[in-house]
Amino acid sequence: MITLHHCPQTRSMRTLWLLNELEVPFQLRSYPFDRTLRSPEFLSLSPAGRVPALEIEGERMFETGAITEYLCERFSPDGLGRGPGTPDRMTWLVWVHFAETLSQHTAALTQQHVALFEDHMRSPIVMKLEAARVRKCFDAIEARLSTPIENRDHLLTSGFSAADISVGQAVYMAQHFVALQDHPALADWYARITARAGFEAALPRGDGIYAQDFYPPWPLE
Ligand SMILES: N[C@@H](CCC(=O)N[C@@H](CS)C(=O)NCC(=O)O)C(=O)O
Repeated sequence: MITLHHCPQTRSMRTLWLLNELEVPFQLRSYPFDRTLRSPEFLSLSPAGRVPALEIEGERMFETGAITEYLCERFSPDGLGRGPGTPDRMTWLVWVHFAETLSQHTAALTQQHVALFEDHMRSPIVMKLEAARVRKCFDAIEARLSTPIENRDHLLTSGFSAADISVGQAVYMAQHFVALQDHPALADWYARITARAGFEAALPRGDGIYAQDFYPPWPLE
């Protein structure tokens, strides 16, 4: 049995969405987003105390990109995955891993807006810089989705894949800090992919880390 170790509204939601789409049996173990991730038991699953962590086939895996590649290889090489030698393989790898480029900026913004609860700890400059870097990532996704190739309404010309899940979930986290309105192709694609039942089933049930839908930028002094 596959076990996903998960904190709602974090990168592990990406693995949860993927598992839902793969329709493989799995069990979910949810944790609060706190020092529980530093317990010896959790560190034995994920040595830096991060989610997602996955138990599969008697092994323990961490790193979302590696987990995505492995699950697709095992359960959907030509469906949600794109195997070696297939036309979209290179592009699939690029976008599956681009999700992390976006998520690292969202993690910094989450730290600033959510985790640092005392105002004097926060840095409006860091918030501004990280939001600008999120916008740059949105520009990259917008450019990809706006390239006029007939019949491409997903990141890959060959249709919906784990690349959409990976980047889509990264956008789900990022849009708590940067609105999608200036990126119309991205916003259309995001609305389309998040209408899927697999995404809906990965949403938190009132227990996420974001208390607000949107965290407005702080004004610089
Ligand atoms: N590159 C790693 C990053 C994992 C990561 O940092 N996850 C965050 C949640 S989005 C986490 O577990 N943070 C807990 C912490 O930093 O203590 C991956 O993609 O799995």
